Amino acid sequence: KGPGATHNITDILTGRCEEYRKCLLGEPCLPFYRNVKCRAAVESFFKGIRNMDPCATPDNAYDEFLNMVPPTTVRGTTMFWSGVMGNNIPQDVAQVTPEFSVLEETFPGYMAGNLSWCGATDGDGTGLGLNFTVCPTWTSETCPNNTKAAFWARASKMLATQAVGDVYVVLNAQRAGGAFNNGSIFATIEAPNLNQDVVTNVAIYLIPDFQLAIPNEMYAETCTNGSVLYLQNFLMNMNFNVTCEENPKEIMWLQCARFANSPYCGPYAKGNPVV
Ligand code: CV1
Repeated sequence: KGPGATHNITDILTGRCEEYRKCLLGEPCLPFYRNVKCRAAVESFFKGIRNMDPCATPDNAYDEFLNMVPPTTVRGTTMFWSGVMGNNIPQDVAQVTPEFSVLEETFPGYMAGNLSWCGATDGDGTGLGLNFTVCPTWTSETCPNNTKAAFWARASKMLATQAVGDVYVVLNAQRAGGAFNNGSIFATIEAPNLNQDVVTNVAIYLIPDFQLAIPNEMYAETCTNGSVLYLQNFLMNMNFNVTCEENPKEIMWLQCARFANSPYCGPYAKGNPVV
């Protein structure tokens, strides 16, 4: 069980919608978005979930909302990630790098980012049909179709479906059980929805965890073993071009800026260039 719906969630969603639609965020911004009616968008966000069991969200609960503000990325920039949630590294790299776009930078991802929400069947007194006290967590096995997971699953599917050109996926080289996790959204929803006809390359970025920095385990997995090798074969069997890079510099610099004392930074770190 996790926190309940974020207080003032309706106002927050409306405000973020206005920011995005007016192109105040420096993200690629489409003329199409300018005409979004934020009141209507926020209303459609809640429509499929209010007064609903938070563990029985229909797959299509957010379809009307997501069709009003679909996730869109510039050709050749779409970046997926999996197993690297803790430090927001891919999100922050994408924010300072126009070459990469993550779901959290798209219209629906920006609106919903870092918010909590779920439906409530028993009147909560607010009239919103949400539970402001407690919501199911992501990982709960007894509650797979939870309100929030259903949102990210559907938004992720749309992100993958519209991706064109080179795409990227950031994976955690030290993830317990393997960098490529079979049950992840990336494995079950994003990778299978990439389009072979328009995606020119899938670049795997395998990154160590500079904060945890387990000694001698900078690469518990490499590009040539374990679940990452499996992923490469899986993608090649789907007819994708695949490349794999360990600790790419674009990400390494940011990790070292953030975790300045990490033993993975500097000349003594295995795999780093001597500088
Ligand atoms: N995505 Br708060 C998926 N899950 C998200 C996202 C998000 N943008 N934002 C949040 N979550 P894991 P994954 C929650 O590290 O492969 C999209 C999810 O409910 O294993 O499952 C992104 O486009 C999930 O339980 O990664 C990204 O490419 C957890 O955080 C991909 O799906 C992340 O789980 C990542 O999902």
